Amino acid sequence: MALRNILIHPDPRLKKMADPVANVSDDLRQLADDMLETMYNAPGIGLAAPQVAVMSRLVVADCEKDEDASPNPLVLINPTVVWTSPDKSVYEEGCLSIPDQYAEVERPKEVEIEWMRLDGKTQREKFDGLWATCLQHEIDHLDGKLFIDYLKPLKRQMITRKMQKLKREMARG
Ligand code: K1U
Ligand code: ZN
Repeated sequence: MALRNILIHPDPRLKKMADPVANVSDDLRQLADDMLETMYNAPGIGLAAPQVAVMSRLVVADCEKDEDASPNPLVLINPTVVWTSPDKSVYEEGCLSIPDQYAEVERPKEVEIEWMRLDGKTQREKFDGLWATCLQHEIDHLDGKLFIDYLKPLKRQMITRKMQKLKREMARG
């Protein structure tokens, strides 16, 4: 297992559509392991492959809130939202590619998602609460969409400018 570098917005790779995964390979299993380690280390509750500069439709997540509970990692290959509830919920979202910036985003409260598992089998499951919010946020990453794209242009611009400044400071060391 290895930690991968997380891309920081703005980066053209975070705005691109990721490619479907054709088959489960050793490289893909390694990537999923590395992404889980990177997510837990950040710390975060989700991570999409484009955030670590791999343009494949792969997501990892663990939204277990109880710190005493054992980890509950999920690896989703080619996830698609097959149903959304008419009810909405609002959650203050963050993003590991937009550090220290949070904003309220409204999304469907419940979703049903279909994906391929690491054993190649197809799974379909309904999610609610933080799992539903997080998985929609992660699938957006696969389509080149960030949570700030849901905000008003002025707020999005303000956050983008902060991130440009952060990246300049990081480059200076
Ligand atoms: O995709 C990402 O950048 C990960 C992101 C996922 C997410 C958070 C909140 C709402 C929707 C999606 C994060 O994990 S940001 C960090 C975070 O939320 C967190 C960190 C430590 C403990 C609990 C939460
Ligand atoms: Zn994110």
